[in-house]
Amino acid sequence: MIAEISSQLAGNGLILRGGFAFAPGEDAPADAQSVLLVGHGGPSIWPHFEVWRERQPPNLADPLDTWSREVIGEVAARFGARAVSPSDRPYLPFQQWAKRAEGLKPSPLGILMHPEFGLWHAYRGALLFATSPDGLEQIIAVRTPIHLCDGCDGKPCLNACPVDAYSRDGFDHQACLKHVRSPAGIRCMDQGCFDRNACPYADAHRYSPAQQAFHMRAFAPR
Ligand code: B12
Ligand code: SF4
Ligand code: SF4
Repeated sequence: MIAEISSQLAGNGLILRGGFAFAPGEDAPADAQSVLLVGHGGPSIWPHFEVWRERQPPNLADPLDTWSREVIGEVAARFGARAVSPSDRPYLPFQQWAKRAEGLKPSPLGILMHPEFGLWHAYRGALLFATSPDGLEQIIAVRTPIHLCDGCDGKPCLNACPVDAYSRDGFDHQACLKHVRSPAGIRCMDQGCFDRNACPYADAHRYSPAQQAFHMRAFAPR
């Protein structure tokens, strides 16, 4: 079943990001015994999303969430799962699930650092199963990927923001928003976050300027 799910997801540039079975008595979502995380590494979803978006009304709210729910919902329906989204309220602990499923650790920016995709990856949904899907054991392998940030001299991601919104104390959301909405913040809006782009790893997986601008507009609508 895992291979078939992966194959259907691949048709939209999505990948299975790992999964696990919840422990007995754990505070898991209702009726869920196991979870498979769905997302992308690099810009692989972008062409699929762009084609879909051209067929939608131009003022559609939250288009990427809508697309993700649609395509992951189709996979869930076919394989007897319940689809959930990182945007569902109350928020589900996607990063905690990802640390568990993929063994990833956070970068100084909070974004999880991936050994292949660097900072250029995200989660678009998850499939919750009332049992464990066939093949789950194949993707539960214990993972201890290298954490690239450990050996990164100078940590350039902490030194590129014009208003020092990211620091070792965390992310100053309001300082970032104020800057990106000001005339001086147009470069962040059009080309993406300087701190994220300062990371030297995974250049081949960097999102295009168009995709970065899309995410920035979703993050800081005017
Ligand atoms: C709310 C939220 C934010 C808020 C944080 C507000 C706050 N002070 O809590 C804001 C708006 C700041 C934010 C910003 C961004 N976010 Co955000 N965010 C979320 C969201 C929807 C919920 C977080 C949460 O509370 N979860 C519930 C708790 C129980 O689960 P958790 O796993 O323990 O969550 C922890 C982390 O999210 C962490 N955290 C808290 N603040 C922030 C801020 C950032 C930047 C990150 C990465 C993590 C992080 O603390 C949470 C509590 O322990 C998650 C999706 C999700 N459902 O988790 C995405 C998520 C964490 N965000 C993500 C991303 C990529 C970003 C951005 C970098 C890019 C973007 N979306 O445009 C921006 C940063 C802006 C920039 N300058 O570039 C990704 C991270 C993916 C990864 N590779 O690790 C997620 C998982 C969404 C996704 N679809 O993949 N985010
Ligand atoms: S610049 Fe260095 S510390 Fe920052 S995210 Fe990249 S590897 Fe990690
Ligand atoms: S988007 Fe711009 S202002 Fe916000 S953290 Fe990144 S570089 Fe700083």
